[in-house]
Amino acid sequence: MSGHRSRCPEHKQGNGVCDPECNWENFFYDLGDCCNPNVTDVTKTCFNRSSPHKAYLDVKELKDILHLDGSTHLNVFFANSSDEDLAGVATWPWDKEALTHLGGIVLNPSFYGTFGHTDTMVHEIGHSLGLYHVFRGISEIESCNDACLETEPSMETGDLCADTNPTPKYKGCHDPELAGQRDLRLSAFHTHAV
Ligand SMILES: [Ca+2]
Ligand SMILES: [Zn+2]
Repeated sequence: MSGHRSRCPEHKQGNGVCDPECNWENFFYDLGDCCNPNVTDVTKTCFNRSSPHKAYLDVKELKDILHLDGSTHLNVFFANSSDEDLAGVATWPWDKEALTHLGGIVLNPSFYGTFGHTDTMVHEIGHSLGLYHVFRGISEIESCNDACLETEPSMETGDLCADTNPTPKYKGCHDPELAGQRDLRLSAFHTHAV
């Protein structure tokens, strides 16, 4: 990406042609070329968030426009994401917008139902109900000295579920490999992942 960013010659900026190599914030989005509907398909090229022709909505804008009732429904939005690695996001039940039109789940359709991502919706519903990742002990806690790090199954540390094993050293979509724990697979695997 930095390679692209350094390769925009000045004479291409604002020359009436949308040049992808110039379509970055540090080149002022090609001085408007890529947001000019007369020279380009702005629905594909206009990434300047200050332009009225911008090619995307942020999540809040999307939810504001649709204005779906979040007090009686858990809404699931499908939206292509500029973050290509993002499979889904959810609001927590304790978020102030959770029961408004700004709550709910957003899923990236390029992952939905694909191999390795067939449980993403279930996963995000888990978050929206207040379930943490089973590996919360590593990715969402400050350090291994954190008093909230789960070292034995507990209702008070880690993911706050005593029926999922602590995974203090393993950020994977599995319970740790312990004998006789197959029956925990559902509780663990389906309550975390993205
Ligand atoms: Ca240009
Ligand atoms: Zn998750």
